[in-house]
Amino acid sequence: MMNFEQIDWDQWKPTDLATLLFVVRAGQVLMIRKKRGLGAGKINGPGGRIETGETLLQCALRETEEEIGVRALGARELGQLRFQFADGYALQAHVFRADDFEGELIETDEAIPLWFSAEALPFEEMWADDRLWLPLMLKETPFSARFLFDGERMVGHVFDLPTK
Ligand code: 6U4
Repeated sequence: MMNFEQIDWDQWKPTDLATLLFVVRAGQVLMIRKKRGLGAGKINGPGGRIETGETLLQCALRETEEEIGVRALGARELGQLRFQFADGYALQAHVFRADDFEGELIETDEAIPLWFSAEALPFEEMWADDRLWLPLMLKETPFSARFLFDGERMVGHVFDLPTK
């Protein structure tokens, strides 16, 4: 089993780029119960892997609309997460926060929309790393972090000074 110190982060290249988007409005956070894909069954922000030719922001907005039917407003990037998985897969996720949305929330084949109080997020049903950086996102503090996962188990992590 690989350990965190063995990862050559200078040479690290993600297999995929992905996004996560959280609408935070009146002390409530809009999240999803993910029905399929990586992290199926977990609660997370809407998001997914980037498609050819789109920017990270376009990806975050497209995934949000595909998964829960609404267009996020005021989205800006606040964090960067690098995930190395023990099986060799590597994912870089960019975290966006938005202030509002337009349209009607709907359940889709991919996700169920859910609101949570920012003070009572369901961390036990989320990826293990989320409790480490979601509080920063809620405080509007930029963050950058690296993680090693063995399947769904977080086996190491470090926070860096954000580059932007
Ligand atoms: P497909 O099935 O390829 O259409 P796609 O929506 O492109 O799915 P998805 O959702 O299966 O991608 O996987 C990427 C999503 O998983 C991104 O939104 C980030 C999220 N994700 C993966 N590991 C995570 C982790 N450790 N913590 C976290 N989100 C994670 O908060």
